[in-house]
Amino acid sequence: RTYGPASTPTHPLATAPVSSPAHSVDGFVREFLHELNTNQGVTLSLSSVNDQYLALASTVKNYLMARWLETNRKTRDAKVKAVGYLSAEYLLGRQLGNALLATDLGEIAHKGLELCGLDLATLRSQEVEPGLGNGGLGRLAACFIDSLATMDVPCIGYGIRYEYGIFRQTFVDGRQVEQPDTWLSLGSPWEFPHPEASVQVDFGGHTEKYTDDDGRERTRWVPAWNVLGVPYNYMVPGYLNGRVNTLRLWSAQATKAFDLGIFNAGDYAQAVRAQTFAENISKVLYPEDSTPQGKELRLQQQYFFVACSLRDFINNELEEGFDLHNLSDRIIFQLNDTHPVIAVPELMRILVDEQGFEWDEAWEVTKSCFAYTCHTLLPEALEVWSTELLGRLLPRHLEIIFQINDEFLAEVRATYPGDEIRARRMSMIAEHPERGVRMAYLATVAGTKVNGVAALHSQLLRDKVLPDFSQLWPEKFTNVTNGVTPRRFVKMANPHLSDLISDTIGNGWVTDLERLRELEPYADDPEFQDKFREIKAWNKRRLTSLLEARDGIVLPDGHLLDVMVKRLHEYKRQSLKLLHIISLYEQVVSGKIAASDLTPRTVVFGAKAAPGYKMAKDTIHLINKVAEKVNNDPVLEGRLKVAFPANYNVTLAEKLIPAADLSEQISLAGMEASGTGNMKFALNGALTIGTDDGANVEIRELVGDKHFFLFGMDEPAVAELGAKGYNPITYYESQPQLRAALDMVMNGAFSDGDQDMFGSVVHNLLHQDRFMALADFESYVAAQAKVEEKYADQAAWTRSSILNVARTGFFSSDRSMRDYIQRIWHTQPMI
Ligand code: F58
Repeated sequence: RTYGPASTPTHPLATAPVSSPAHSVDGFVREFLHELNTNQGVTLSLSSVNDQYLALASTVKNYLMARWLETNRKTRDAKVKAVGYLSAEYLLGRQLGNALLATDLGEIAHKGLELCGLDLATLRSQEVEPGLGNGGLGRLAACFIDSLATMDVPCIGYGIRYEYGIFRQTFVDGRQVEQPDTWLSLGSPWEFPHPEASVQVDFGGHTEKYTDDDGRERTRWVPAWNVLGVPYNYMVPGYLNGRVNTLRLWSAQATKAFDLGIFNAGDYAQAVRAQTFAENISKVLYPEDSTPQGKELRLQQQYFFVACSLRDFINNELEEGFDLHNLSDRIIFQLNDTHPVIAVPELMRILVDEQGFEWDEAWEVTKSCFAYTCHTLLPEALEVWSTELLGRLLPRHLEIIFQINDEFLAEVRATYPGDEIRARRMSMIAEHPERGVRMAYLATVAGTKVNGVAALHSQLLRDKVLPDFSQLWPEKFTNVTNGVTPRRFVKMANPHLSDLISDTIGNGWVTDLERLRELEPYADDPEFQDKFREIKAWNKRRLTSLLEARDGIVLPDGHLLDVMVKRLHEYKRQSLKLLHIISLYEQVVSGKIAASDLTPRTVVFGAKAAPGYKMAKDTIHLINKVAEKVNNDPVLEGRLKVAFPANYNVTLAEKLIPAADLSEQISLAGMEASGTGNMKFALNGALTIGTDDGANVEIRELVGDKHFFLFGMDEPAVAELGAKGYNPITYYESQPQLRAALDMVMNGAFSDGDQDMFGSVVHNLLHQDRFMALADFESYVAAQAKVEEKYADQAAWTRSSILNVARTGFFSSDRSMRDYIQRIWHTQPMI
């Protein structure tokens, strides 16, 4: 690859640093109109809203450009160690608002556009968010790269440019129907394709032994087919600090070699099909939650992006003359769950087969270049790739994995002589139900560090998921509690609260979130409380207008806003929340209580179900049917409403979370690795009703028992009940309120008398209930009564709400990044 001019440039501008447009309304308008004319090819008077949005995006990009180029130059020159974040998912959310914030252009853009007769908010709502992730794991990656840029830490994020992100959810007769997410269809102003920097990725074929010129026995991989990875770069701007890191997402294309043979054979149609076959690799994000499917295409995606990323990084290193023996001085690859773990044998293959390293030498380098984050505790969520598939798709990698495993097991046997059962337990190769590679074990063996994502989760990871490994290498295991970016989820999402905070304690909190502590003295201040409440009310009005326009949902005034937003999964227990709603309704219908006894409450759900997850989809159907009934029954006198806007995503979260009073974090203890929505709610002043699970534990410790509604069994109690034998029907039999609620569903109250429609949901709860919703029902209802009691005392509620904001600064992803740097990466910020 050659870069730069063919001869020395002589024009002074050619060597001058790149300049930014003037940071003023005039400068902005000039740039905007220029983009509209030259990029979109239209005049203002004939421009569509989409033209205007695209021109606006280009304008803001132009302000970031000089910083991006300068960041790249600085980082290259400083020759520092960088973070390579390897993640199959980035749930970025809309880019424009964040870019305006990072450049401090919000006000200028607003005024400038107004002078052009345009409205910034309208243009912002034109943006389709890149939904290149499923949920928490993908959103976490997006928060982390934001924090690293803001903290001036060199980082390159690597991932996949899915042509279709997470599906768009619609409801038809209350049932989820998935639509393709065509996020690229109206243009993609935030990406920079670099086809000239494409890399080739091989698949299939076989391996063969040969003797090299030095007489060494070597192996080579003779692949059967290949595709091209085309990099698309995205800017990752730091907040007001001049740094712009890079996110590099790979798109799959057919190589020429791929279809040349077929063209020559004269089968044009087949050649075109071959092209489609290659491009399928980055076509669509797998919409799974928690249970990976062992799909061939998924493994292709994983290897595809990892091979592109390693090739990209290593080519750069070689071009710059670095010695790959010292690779760990230059990079630490963070494995975001097991999805990128195939990078481990890939690096071994590059070093041994391509670079001529001895095996041991290569293993030393490889072991120091990776660290692994686990995001789950569900056993079925741990990826196992069948050796049959791996051998077919990546034969050389399978051989390498076998050799890594052999050497690892030799170490185990040397440490525990005679303990063959342990060696078998720890093998990376599972024998049942089919022969497969346990990717989490491979990651654990190869990683310098292994971390869980909240204190409880890291403990359970050590004790329950990887106990043999934590016994063998206790120092390898660590915790880094997750965090969220305060830029997007407070400053951008809650502008009035942000202003109130900044007016009260200055604006340092945006990059130093622990400073929110300085708000504590104001928790009792009636004037501050009034302002705080007024802001919550404003956020509710903003949500109301959005939902009305977006979904035709009308939210009543003055209700407690009770919000449960997250993927639909049995372990998260949306059904428990639903049973609470049904129970309140049932008590009014049956005359046990008067409607006027209810605290006026609106429950908002947001949840996508994996398209193949029947129980989750049935639960969505039931929620919608309950909503229909409850919202239209005059007996409730409007005191209980259920809203379920479709297609919950980052954009909706930014409006919903700031409006919430109550945050539902009600997973069965020991099941939610961390949760990050819980942090966003607390930082925006919602109180949590939650179990002792994931990061809830740390939230409660920080905000204090009085400002958190704890309920349910803790993890040891769950384990004990499980061991004893859990029988949900006993709870149904002994708790009249629970029984009445379940009976109501069974009797067809939400299905026009049809007693079968929700039979499977009820049957599952009564006879299986793997996540023990019935066992926690009573305690949940009692905690909800405490919520109502507190809400009745608005001063007390507001005080708790302010204290939640003041005491949860710990959950900034900046702090998470500091922890990763100190405990895992040992990299330095640039300043
Ligand atoms: C989530 N995992 C955890 N997985 O469930 C959540 O507790 C945690 O806060 C978050 O990670 C961040 O650490 C998660 O989102 C996925 O979405 C996978 C996608 C690929 C298939 C398997 C699930």
